[in-house]
Amino acid sequence: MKLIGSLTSPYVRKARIVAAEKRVEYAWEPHNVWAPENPVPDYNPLGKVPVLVLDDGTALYDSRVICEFLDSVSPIGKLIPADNRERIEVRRWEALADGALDAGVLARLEGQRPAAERSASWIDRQMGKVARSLDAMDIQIGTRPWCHGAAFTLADVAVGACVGWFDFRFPQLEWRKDRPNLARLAVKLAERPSFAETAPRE
Ligand SMILES: N[C@@H](CCC(=O)N[C@@H](CS)C(=O)NCC(=O)O)C(=O)O
Repeated sequence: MKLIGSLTSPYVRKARIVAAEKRVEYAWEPHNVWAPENPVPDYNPLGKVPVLVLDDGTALYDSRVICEFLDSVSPIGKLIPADNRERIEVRRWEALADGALDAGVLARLEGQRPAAERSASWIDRQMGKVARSLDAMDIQIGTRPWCHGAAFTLADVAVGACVGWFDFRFPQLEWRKDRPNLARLAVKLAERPSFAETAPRE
């Protein structure tokens, strides 16, 4: 199978971290989704990465579907619990982290528009979602070792990819300030080879 993505995308990073944790091998096919002639829409009508193309040609998207697929193809280190309530709690964490990213990406794209067309109130609205989401993560982690339960799960993958992207694209946010629990988790996650190998870069 092959993974289509970019080294800057936090959603792609989620998939790469899960593949590394699960020891699942894949061919890497980098593409710039913003380039006019990129082939990503041929695989995903939404024109977004990541896309995982299986050996039979089936194209899977988005990152949530890909992560669930990768978690199920190998019994090594399950990242999504089997128990319904536990699984839903992990997926809720993923929704929170991905949602914070969605808001951050919208704010970043708006900030790249020409000054005359840019909406400061739109950026503020999105960055409000980011701040509230990061606050919620910090409170919910509390003194726990991981986001959910006693083990590393997809919740930690999603949260780690999320805050890693804010470090990469919004260093001025200084999100660690007043969020010591989230900061502590980020240190621990950065030490894992799966995170170190996939750190975002241009
Ligand atoms: N919900 C999607 C989001 C994917 C996404 O927005 N990817 C960005 C790269 S960071 C993209 O491909 N954007 C291109 C576009 O929006 O046209 C996922 O989890 O995979």
